[in-house]
Amino acid sequence: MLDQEFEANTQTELNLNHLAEKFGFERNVMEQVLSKKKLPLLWISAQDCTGCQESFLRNSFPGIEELFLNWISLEYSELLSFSSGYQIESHKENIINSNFGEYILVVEGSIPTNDEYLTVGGCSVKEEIIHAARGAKAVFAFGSCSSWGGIGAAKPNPTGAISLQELLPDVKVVIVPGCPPIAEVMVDCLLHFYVYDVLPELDKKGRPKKFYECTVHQQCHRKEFFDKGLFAEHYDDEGALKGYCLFKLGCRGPSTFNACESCSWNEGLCSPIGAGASCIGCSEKNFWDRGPLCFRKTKA
Ligand code: FSX
Ligand code: SF4
Ligand code: F3S
Repeated sequence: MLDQEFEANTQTELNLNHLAEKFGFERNVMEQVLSKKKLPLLWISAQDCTGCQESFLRNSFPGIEELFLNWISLEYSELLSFSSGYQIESHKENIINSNFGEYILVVEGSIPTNDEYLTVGGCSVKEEIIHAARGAKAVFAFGSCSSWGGIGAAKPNPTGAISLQELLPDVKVVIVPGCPPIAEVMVDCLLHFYVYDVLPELDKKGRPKKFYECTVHQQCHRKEFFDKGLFAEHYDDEGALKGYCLFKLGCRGPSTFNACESCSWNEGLCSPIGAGASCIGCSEKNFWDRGPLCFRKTKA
């Protein structure tokens, strides 16, 4: 009996040390994390392509199943919830009422000011978001659409699309722009809030500072070619094959703040620039309306 107890305690010790090391926490922080109640999450989709949630699902460290089984309780998502229709809408309402002030709200997609463009369960998405935000402990805009208006707000903006911060001027909205945003950045924001009960450090625009303080260019693996003046002139020329800098092909890395080159995508496998495409500045405001994508109008 004593042996069994000793073994169980040793196992707990090992697990705790292992987890603390794995997630880079102090041991006592890990202890607190493990004893915490899961944080309810409502994820509302407005005018989006669902790329943000698709990206989110591909987080590798921790895996999304680990996140949802241990720390974050996904209570509402049009894409991922098992139920739908009346059932899921009433469940959302129950969560809002029974966890008022205790849940987090994530919004992806821009919000049409013209109500008829998007309704959910008979209510405009605008009202749905305002209602859910009232009892939220923290509010996150995942993706360029909810962060800035994104493609939905591109000229001529037929739906009158606005960003989440424009819809909720009195709420501190954490924005995680990118079309789509990087999974690790979204998960880091949620976990940071779960573990420490405060928002991560933000820059002036409301972005988590540690992921948006550098441009794509500053961390680009092709930067040595930029510095040496070695550029690809076409996407299929000798320079492109050698991995030269894509600046002359319109790369917007120098004016784009995002962590694509440091975090990388798909479990660190690659990035747009790594795959041979120039950065189109998808995490910047109005990127869609800022001239041509993937080529440069004026000769560089
Ligand atoms: Fe927008 Fe997200 Fe781009 Fe798509 O939902 S940021 S269009 S990747 O999906 O909102
Ligand atoms: Fe900068 Fe783009 Fe060239 Fe990379 S490919 S070094 S981001 S201009
Ligand atoms: Fe977007 Fe540029 Fe990264 S296009 S995904 S910010 S490399």
